[in-house]
Amino acid sequence: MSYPDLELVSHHFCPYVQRAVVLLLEKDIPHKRTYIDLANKPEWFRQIPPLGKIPLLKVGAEVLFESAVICEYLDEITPGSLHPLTPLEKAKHRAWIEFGSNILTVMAGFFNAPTAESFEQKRQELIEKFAWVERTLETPYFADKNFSLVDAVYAPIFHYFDAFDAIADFGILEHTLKVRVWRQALKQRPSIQNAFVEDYVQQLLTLLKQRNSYLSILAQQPSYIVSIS
Ligand SMILES: N[C@@H](CCC(=O)N[C@@H](CS)C(=O)NCC(=O)O)C(=O)O
Repeated sequence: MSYPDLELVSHHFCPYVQRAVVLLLEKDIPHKRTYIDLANKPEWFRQIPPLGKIPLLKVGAEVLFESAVICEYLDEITPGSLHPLTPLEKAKHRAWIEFGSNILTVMAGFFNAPTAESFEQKRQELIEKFAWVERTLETPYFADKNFSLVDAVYAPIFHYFDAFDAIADFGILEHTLKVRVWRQALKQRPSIQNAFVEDYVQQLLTLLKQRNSYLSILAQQPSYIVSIS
């Protein structure tokens, strides 16, 4: 199989980048990864993406932006699609990928919430979001036994939950049994295990503690820290 030269412009803690990394590993696609500092973006990067965001996929002399587009492209240039075949099912999967991005936005609101009230509001929003996922999900993967692009999108979300769980049980997935089964199934998948740096949860926890948010305050209280699996 011959591929164009692929370079993913990345960051270790970007859940949008991680979707693309899961895809690259899942489909065993030769590529290069370049990590940038988002707080100090290199000059060459400033010239490229219209939205100024990562991931970026350089394909030879061309550049793709937007993680969902990058994932579909990677899927399409390799054998064996991770998207359903029929237009309706494919469209539904795309919608749930978009929903995954929406969850990431609420999740950022959760870990950045400045007060107990706003934190609780975001916690409730996350509970509602996952109740929607629970109604659609099949298990062990999103679409039963077939690993799909939707699975690659939710894996980084659950890695964030590993860091939240290390602070306290916030009960977000308490009533979503299928989501919990899904989360465990994703954890076992080699492409997902290999998409994250080894001490990812510990490093993420350190970053969360530095955010000056309500969650940071909770994380700094030693009684909240439970063991990290
Ligand atoms: N919709 C974009 C979202 C990507 C995104 O938000 N990336 C963040 C990092 S996780 C970013 O590059 N932010 C720009 C910045 O921090 O300046 C996608 O799916 O690719």
